[in-house]
Amino acid sequence: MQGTAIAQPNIALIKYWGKRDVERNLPAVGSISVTLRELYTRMQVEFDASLDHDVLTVNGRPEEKMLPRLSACLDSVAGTARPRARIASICNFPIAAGLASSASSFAALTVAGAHASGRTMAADVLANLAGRASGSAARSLLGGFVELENREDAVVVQSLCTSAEWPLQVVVAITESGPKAIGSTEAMEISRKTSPFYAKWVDQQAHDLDIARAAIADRDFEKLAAVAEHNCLKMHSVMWASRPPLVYWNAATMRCMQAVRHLQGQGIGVFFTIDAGPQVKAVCLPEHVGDVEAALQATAGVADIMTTGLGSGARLERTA
Ligand code: 2P0
Repeated sequence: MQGTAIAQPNIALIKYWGKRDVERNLPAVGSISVTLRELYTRMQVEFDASLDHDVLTVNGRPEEKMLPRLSACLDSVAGTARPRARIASICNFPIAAGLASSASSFAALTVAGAHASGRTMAADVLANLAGRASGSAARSLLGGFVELENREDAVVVQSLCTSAEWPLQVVVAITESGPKAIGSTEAMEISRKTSPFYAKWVDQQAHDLDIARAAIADRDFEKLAAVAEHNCLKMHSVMWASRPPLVYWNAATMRCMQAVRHLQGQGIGVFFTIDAGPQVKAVCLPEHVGDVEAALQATAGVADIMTTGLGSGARLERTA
C-alpha cells in the first residue's frame, strides 16, 4: 500500500501555452522539453484505511493548498474508492517559481500512486493521468528530449533522444525564489481569451515542432537554439499582449538574456529559455558550461545558479 517515486522537472524548448479542453486539461499545442537531472521531487504515497482524509507534507511541513489537486490526481490513478493517503513530497528546488515543480510532482505522484495501489500502468497511461493534473507533467514521465504530441482526445509522449545521446547542460539562473503571482492554468486561459496573438501562436506551433525535432535528430545546436529562443519569445509575446498583461520577467531576467546574447557573440554555444516565472534557463554545449556559469553568476540580480545535465524519466524508488 506504499510507493515512492522520483521525477525530475522538465523545461520546454518548444512551449505549451494554452488549453483546447480545460475540463480534461488537454493542451492546445504540442511541446518538446528536456528533463533536468539534478532537480527532483521525491513523492511517497502510503494508503492507510484508518485515515479519514488525505494528508500532505511538502519538505516536511503540512501543506493544504496543493492537496486538492494531488488528491484528485490520486483518485484518477487509484480510483475514488481508494483508502485515504499520506503523501510526503520532498523537492530540492524552489516550488511554483517557473521551475516546473508541478511537472515533477505529478509525474512522481502518478508513478508512486499506481505502485501503492498495486496497479500496473503503461507510461502513456500514466502520462495522461499526470498531464490531466498538470500539462507539463506528462513530459516528466520520460527522460532526455521528450515530445508531447497533442492527439484527438489524449496526449502521447515519446523520447526523441536520450541524455547520453546529446548530453547538453542547463544553467538555471534564479533571479527570484518566491512563488509566482499568477499560476499557469489561470494565465493560459487569460491568454486564450484575450491575447490577439493567441490564434497565430497555436497555428505556428507545428512548424516550430518540426524544426526542433529535426534539429534534435541532427544534433544541430544552432538550429535548435534559434527555434527555441523564437518559440520562447513568441509565447511571452502572447502573454504580454494578454489582458491583464502577463509579465513574468524582472530586470534580472532581461540582464540574463543580454548575457546569453553576449556569449553567443563570442561563439559560445548557448541559448536561453524562460517559462512562467522570472528564472532564465541557459541551455549549452557541455564544453561551454563554465563560461555560461561565470557569465550568469556575474549578472546583477542573479541570486543563485544551478547547473544540471539532462535527466531520465520518472521511476519508482523502492518497493514496499
Ligand atoms: C511549458 N509551461 O511547456 C510551459 C511553458 C509554462 C510556460 O507547462 O495548467 O503547470 O497545470 O497544465 O503544466 C506550465 O504549466 O500547466 C507550463 P497546467 P503547467 O513548460
